[in-house]
Amino acid sequence: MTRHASDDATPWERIILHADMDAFFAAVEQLDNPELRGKPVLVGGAVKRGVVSTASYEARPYGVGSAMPMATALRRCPHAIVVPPRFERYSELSQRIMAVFRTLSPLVEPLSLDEAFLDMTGSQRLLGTPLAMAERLKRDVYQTTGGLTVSVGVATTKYVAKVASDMDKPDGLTLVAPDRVCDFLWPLEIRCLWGVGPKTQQQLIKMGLKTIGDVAKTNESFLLRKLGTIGSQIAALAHGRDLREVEPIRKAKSIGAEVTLADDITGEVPVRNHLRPLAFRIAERLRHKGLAAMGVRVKLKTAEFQIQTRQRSVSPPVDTARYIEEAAVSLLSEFDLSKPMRLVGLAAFDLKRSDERAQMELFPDARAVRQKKLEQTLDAIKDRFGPGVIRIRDDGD
Ligand code: TTP
Ligand code: MG
Repeated sequence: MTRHASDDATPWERIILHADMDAFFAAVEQLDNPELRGKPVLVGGAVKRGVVSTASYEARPYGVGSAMPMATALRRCPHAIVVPPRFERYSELSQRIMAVFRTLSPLVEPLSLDEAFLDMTGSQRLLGTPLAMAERLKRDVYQTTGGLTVSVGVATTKYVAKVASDMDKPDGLTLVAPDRVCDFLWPLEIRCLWGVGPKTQQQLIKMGLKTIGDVAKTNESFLLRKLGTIGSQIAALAHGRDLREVEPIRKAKSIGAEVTLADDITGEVPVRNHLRPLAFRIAERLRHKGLAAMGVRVKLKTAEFQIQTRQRSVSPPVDTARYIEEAAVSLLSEFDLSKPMRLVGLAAFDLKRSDERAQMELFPDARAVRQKKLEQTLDAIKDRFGPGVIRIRDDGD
């Protein structure tokens, strides 16, 4: 355990925990199959063009990790065992883990299947010190899941808790006492400015800033002039100032749309063509409600009224038609598409809020931000001129 603690003389205004499961998908595979324990495991598409979802900690020293092409990963770590993902199992364990979190605090904000913030302010009488709270959480997750480990960061802000949880992985516990925040943050590299996209990070580096301490020592009005409003947000983060609250989702629901076809269709291409407009409708409704989805589900009904559904998790959460469609299309290989179909359905589930304040952390990727802006512009045009103006292209690609 790393402990950036002092004599604890400074009071904790808030107690925020960030918990992130270690090598989540791979750890689940090792939990369910003892033969995989202690071995390098890659979870991901076994097909040639597949990518790695995650790598077990035994595989990571070989320089493999999430989002890497499977072929590259296997070149670097040829003895790794490749396991196809089982999203339903991960989702089931995720729900169990989130339920454990909710026994410790009513204020739990899941960020993805395997991570969440907890606001534990006011729980001292029940659970003891902030350190005791984190130890309790780790123990409860381990016991409830039968052996999964979680890394925890404890601080007075979401930002510092998030960075801290990553410091001592796997099975980590990093506590940053309120008066040690700058000591903790300032030596870290710019890339630890969580929520700041790669492009902005590049700009900071071009300005000659290497560490968070360098940013903290830079004049705030200079950052504002160079980077716009994000400049002052960055300055605040660099000093560990972050007023964002832990925002629990009100109720897990889903948003779906389906179309019953006049004529039955057969094969992948026509199904894809019907998924696209559904993805547009769902994305629009998500954005109107300020939500993003961590799961996507496709439903098909055969001409004989047999219903098949397949679902998967998506990370980071999606609220654009393009990414919903991508996830939906990736599920099609799991269906038997040789039969004629009479209904195509699509749903987004595991919804979380994606309001402006949350956006900074939800969509750090520039490509996703561009896609969202594009689709928001379309929303605005439609709101202004009515839905007839934009015709959704329905012709594949
Ligand atoms: P992460 O928490 O980012 O990674 P991790 O839990 O595997 O490892 P770490 O110990 O570093 O936290 O993501 C959680 C799960 O989400 C991960 O197990 C697999 C999935 N995932 C993908 O499918 N693709 C991705 O690119 C990433 C980053 C994660
Ligand atoms: Mg994780």
